[in-house]
Amino acid sequence: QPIRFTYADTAAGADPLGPGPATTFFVTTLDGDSTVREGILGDTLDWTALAGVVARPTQTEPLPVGEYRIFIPGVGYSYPFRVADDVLHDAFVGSVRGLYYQRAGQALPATYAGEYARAAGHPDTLVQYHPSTGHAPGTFSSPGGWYDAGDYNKYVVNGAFPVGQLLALYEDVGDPAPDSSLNIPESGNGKSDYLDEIKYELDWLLTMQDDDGGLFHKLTTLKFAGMVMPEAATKTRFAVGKSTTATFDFAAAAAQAARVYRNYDPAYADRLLAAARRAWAWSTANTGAFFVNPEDVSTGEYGDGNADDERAWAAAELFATTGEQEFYNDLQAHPPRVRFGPGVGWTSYMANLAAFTLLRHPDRVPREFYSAVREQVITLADSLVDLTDSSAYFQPVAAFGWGSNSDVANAAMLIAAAHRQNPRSAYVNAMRDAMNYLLGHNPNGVCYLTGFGTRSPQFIHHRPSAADGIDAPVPGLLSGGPNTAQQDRADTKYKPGAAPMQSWADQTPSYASNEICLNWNAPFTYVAGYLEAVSGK
Ligand code: 9MR
Repeated sequence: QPIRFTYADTAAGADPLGPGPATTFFVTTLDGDSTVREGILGDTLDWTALAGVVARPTQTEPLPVGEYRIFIPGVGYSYPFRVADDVLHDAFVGSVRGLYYQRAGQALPATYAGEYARAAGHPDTLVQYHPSTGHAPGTFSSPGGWYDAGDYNKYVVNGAFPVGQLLALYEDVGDPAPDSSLNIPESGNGKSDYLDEIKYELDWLLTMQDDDGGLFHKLTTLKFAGMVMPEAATKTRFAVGKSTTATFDFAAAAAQAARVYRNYDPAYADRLLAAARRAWAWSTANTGAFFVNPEDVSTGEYGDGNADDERAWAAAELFATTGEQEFYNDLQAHPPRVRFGPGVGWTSYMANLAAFTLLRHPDRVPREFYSAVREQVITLADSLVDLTDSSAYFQPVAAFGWGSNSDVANAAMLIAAAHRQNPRSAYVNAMRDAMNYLLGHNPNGVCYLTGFGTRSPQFIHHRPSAADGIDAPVPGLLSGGPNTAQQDRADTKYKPGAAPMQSWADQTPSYASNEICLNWNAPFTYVAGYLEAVSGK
């Protein structure tokens, strides 16, 4: 993968009394003993320079596969970096396996989980109806699914949304993790490991659909559990609320899955599509059921007072799967508004998923509408490429809120959508820049995916990682990243005066900067998988 870094990176670490900014860099072997390339530091270095093409006319060969460091006199050695054709493969597999580690209601044996083996927690076979569901007291069964994040709750909005992001990769590049590639319990069943893992979440989502077609908003304890292992978190679990956004999101993800799982298991695909239709009927008849936490519930809200983008996403998936006019008409009445940028958070990103899906179906989508959606995606992606080119760490974001690392990955997903329309190398390069930012080219000098890179988060806000007695956190989980709002500042020691991109703390209590979450891993997985698929092409 190309690497580019700013001259500021080298100057930042320079000795203030030293000889002044260095002018030369060296690529050395891992041990630093021999120089394999050298070059001149410019304002920007790019891969071409690092590979020696510019540095010396005689050094025109790409670096051989292996591990290297960069040495800059007066600054020192960089962390090691690897040259390989499939340099993102391990991170991709790691981030999908990160989802496996989030499985609720299932023991993780050492065969699949290694030293992170653990007992099952949260069977969720006797879940109470909270009064906010409109049900009389009683129980139902809602097992399985992934824990949302560092907490042990399961939220429909943030189950369906990442499922949509993950399935997008399958639709865009084909099966990125075939049978027996992930070492999960289903490996060897003759079916895609990738789809097996996502099915674990879909199966749970299906259980959250009430008889009337609406989806309970979440399955949760009344308050967040303590920092204990799953099996030790035994407080009563409730289905809470029933919402328009959760139901539209489920309709979308289930309709998309009905397409993707058609070959995997036709009966399952039929079941998903029937469930999606019932969800669509409920949410279009209940457009104002916006979720807010009831007084006695303080866990994640996933609130959103606007369901336009969820509706567009559901209509787009149902239309792409069925081709039925009703869904197209609805899209005309509520077209997706593709959005990204400061002040636009994940609650609006479902419109982007709607656009991605419509653009995958030029055969179905009438030309004029197709062009309008395409135009939106390309205009936004081009602006993100421009932002990437002009930002300090070649990152596609200008503001850093809760889960900012996922914004970086979501921007890259938008750029990928443009790339599928027009395979310009500028799009792939910008996606690689985004990935570089997440994997270490950032002012914290940290690879935000646990268990990868030279320095990665050690103290994520993640109950199993905090409670398992193992020093290293569960691997393959993406830290939320810098967050200028620091909502957790009472429990977290941020560096005083930290710049926005440094507003991140590798401390267990930092739920606002160092938690992990499904809808952060999912776009990371997409970007890693997409880059893997296009590398060398
Ligand atoms: O990702 C969510 C972020 O956008 C919100 O600002 C934040 C506060 O409501 O909640 C985040 O989601 C958390 C969820 O509510 C509970 N599980 C952990 C999620 C990630 O921190």
